[in-house]
Amino acid sequence: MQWRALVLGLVLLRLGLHGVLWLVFGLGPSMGFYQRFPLSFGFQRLRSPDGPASPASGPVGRPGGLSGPSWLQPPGTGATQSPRKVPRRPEPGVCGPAHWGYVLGGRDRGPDEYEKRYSGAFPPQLRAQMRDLARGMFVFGYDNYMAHAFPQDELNPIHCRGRGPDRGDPSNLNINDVLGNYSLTLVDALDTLAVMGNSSEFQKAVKLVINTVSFDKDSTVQVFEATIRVLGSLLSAHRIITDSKQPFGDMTIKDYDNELLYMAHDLAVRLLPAFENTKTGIPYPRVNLKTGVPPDTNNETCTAGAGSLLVEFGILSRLLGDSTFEWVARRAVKALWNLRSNDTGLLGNVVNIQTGHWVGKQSGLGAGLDSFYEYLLKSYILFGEKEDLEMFNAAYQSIQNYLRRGREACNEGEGDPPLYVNVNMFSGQLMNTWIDSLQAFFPGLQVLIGDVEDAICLHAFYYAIWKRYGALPERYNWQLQAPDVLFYPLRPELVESTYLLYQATKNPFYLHVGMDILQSLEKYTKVKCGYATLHHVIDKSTEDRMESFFLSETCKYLYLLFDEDNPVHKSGTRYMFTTEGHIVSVDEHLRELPWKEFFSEEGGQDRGGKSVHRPKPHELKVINSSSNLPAGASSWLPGAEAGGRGSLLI
Ligand code: DMJ
Repeated sequence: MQWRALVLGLVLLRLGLHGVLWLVFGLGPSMGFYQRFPLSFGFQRLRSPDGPASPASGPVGRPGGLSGPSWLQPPGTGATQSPRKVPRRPEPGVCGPAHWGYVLGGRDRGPDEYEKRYSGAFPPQLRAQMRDLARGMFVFGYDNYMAHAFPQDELNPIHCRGRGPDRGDPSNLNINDVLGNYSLTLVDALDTLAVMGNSSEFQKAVKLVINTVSFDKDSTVQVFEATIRVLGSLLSAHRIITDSKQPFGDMTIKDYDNELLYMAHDLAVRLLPAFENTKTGIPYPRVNLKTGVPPDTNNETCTAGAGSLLVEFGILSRLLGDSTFEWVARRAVKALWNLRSNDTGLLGNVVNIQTGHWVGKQSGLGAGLDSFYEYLLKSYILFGEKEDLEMFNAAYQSIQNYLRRGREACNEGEGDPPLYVNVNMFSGQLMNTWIDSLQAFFPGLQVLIGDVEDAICLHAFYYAIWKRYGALPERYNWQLQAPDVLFYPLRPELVESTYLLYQATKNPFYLHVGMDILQSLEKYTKVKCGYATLHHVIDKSTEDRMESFFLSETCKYLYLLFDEDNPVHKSGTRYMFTTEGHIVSVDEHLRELPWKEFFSEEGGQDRGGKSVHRPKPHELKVINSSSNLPAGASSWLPGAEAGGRGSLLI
């Protein structure tokens, strides 16, 4: 009975996708791709950088295109503006083989009619060429970092120099939050080397990290940045090294003795003071790696920064068998969750960690909140804690109720195409008319939960902006049809969504999008010693900075998009990406929870008011994952099926 429902579901999803893609992109067997798809939304009405918008002539959509006034109206105020119901998704209990597998277009069925129909649309040689271009992009950035910047944190690609923390100006948070004087770019790039199958460089890089990187530094960094870029990368590389299957080639390290895991532990222990002496349980945003929370520190944190630590902290706890890290991260999530508005269910973007007062009342999908939502779902995928999914589902419904504007269906009916706006968390009233480039990650998240139609729509919106500027401005004002904030620091979010949508739909349209992005990165951001931040998306002037996420995320997602046979898709292991793009295999061991009782407490409380326990290194007991799995255990994993087909969890 259950499998019949599943088959029916699959068929309906496929039919739905055919229909949606046909309508959205105006695709037919003869192809039309992006010459035609913008017309569907009237996107050609976007104001050009140097002139007024051209008239709408699209076959679908109301006249007015992107500036349609209906986005200014709250949901439910017009015939076409009713809050959208979240599409029915499988119940939590069936998030196994069926759900995540089919959402991501599992390969066990072989090429179906859909794949066959478009298989000629993006020739294999072109795909290989693009894969090599993406690989070359990574290699150019990485080699130049190693040659000119290592052991410093980042590469200044224009002047071929290294960059470390700005010691002269501690208030330079843009730099100091991220750069901890711990060879950030090398650490952040480790698993990209593995994903690209470069075992010799991976092994060399891991040894270099083990031998040269120390966290005993007088650096005040942001807890969130250190967690996602450094802790996450160390854990990801550790698991790649200790994976008994070695799907990426030989990534083992001779005499490896869990050094990366111990380093991850050392770093996490240095971050723990952020979770102490906070009345709400929400962590301080910054710590000094040597001395703890600085005396003059700020009590205000953004929601994403405080509430997106659970994936990395949870993995660390479960690998070490020590609940401390997961416990503090989960306490922070719950404390934030308990502060959501009773009326809208929304959270704001900045909160005071002592009073729980919302300092920033803006609720949106971009900066300040993005990865909070992402980690509710990804924590569930990884650890299987039902409450994480429940929080995510409730948050997703509130997002649909209050943030989503425009017509209900992606590309049919009256009204403007859908858009997610920034609102006041308590009233749901529109707060401004811009969206930011970070929000472009959201379609990828929607793919994970099966809301593919809406993902296609939102992605198309962002791609239209990319097409116009050859990059994504940090903020785009949809009312003025112009960028509000003009820089583009090589961010990965649009590529990430493109990759995930390609995996879900196998529509070569997304390969064309990827090619377009690759080519504009080459054209506008490549400089003498790497890839540079675009200072101004219109005049294309550059800034001398290459952020570490360019190698860990942007290049990785581009490469994976074109590398059809990559083990990430085909090894039989199911992988999930952290918010920094680090791969983590979803493993039954990570679902074991020997300390359950701690998590049943209400958020915001700590254990009997006592400060958290800090394990000492000699107490550590390492639980390695897949290498310890009993024979046949992989069949318990969500999505695993007899025969171990390659499938993606992502
Ligand atoms: C990355 O560090 C991560 O993707 C994070 O979640 C958001 N910001 C950057 C990339 O834009």
